[in-house]
Amino acid sequence: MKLYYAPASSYSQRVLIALNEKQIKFTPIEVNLFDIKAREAYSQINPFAKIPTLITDEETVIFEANLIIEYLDQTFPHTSRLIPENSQQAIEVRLLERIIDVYINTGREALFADKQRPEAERNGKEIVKPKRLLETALLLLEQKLTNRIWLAGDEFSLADCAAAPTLTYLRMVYDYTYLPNLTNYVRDLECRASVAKVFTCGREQMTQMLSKLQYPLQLVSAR
Ligand SMILES: N[C@@H](CCC(=O)N[C@@H](CS)C(=O)NCC(=O)O)C(=O)O
Repeated sequence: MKLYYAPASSYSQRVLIALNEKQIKFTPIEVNLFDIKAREAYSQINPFAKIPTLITDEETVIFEANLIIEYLDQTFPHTSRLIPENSQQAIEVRLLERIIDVYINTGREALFADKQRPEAERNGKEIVKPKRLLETALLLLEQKLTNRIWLAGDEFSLADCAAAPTLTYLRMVYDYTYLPNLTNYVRDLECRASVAKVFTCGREQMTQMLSKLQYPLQLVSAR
């Protein structure tokens, strides 16, 4: 099995966390999408030129981080499950992942873009709606985490694989320490071995990328 990825890419990190959780062996292939030739070659594998992409031992090409994790869950059923077998619990996991992707990640991207505008042009109408949706989503997670260790309950799941990079990168542009359950949860996430390993590998590339921005940003530690 081959995984095309980049160490700092949040969607790649979702899959890498899942692979670590499941302790599945794979061949990592790092892709530099900033290199035009490498990007062109990679678009022969994934026409959208987005990472990650998994190529299975049967040469099936799978892209979309969630689908790759779903494939891993189905193909390696004796490893720790990331999508529960129980259909109601599975819906909860998928719902949480959607909330993270659609509202938190989109809000994060909007705030990130805002931070790259000259100061006088920031906080305009472009970010009103995405910020409101982001805050609604964060509050929902805060409530869910009242009685839960991980996002969907006692078991680490696909939702946590999605939450880890998204909420960690979110801290660069949005301070959510006013939400204590969420703050503690992210601290626990970052201490989990599968997550810590992935973040350690991605830190250097992310730090370099952030330093090259017109308005540089910094990774903020949860600890
Ligand atoms: N929906 C895709 C999103 C993948 C994605 O956006 N990956 C980013 C890196 S985190 C990417 O490849 N960006 C390069 C680009 O958009 O040109 C998934 O779930 O895998």
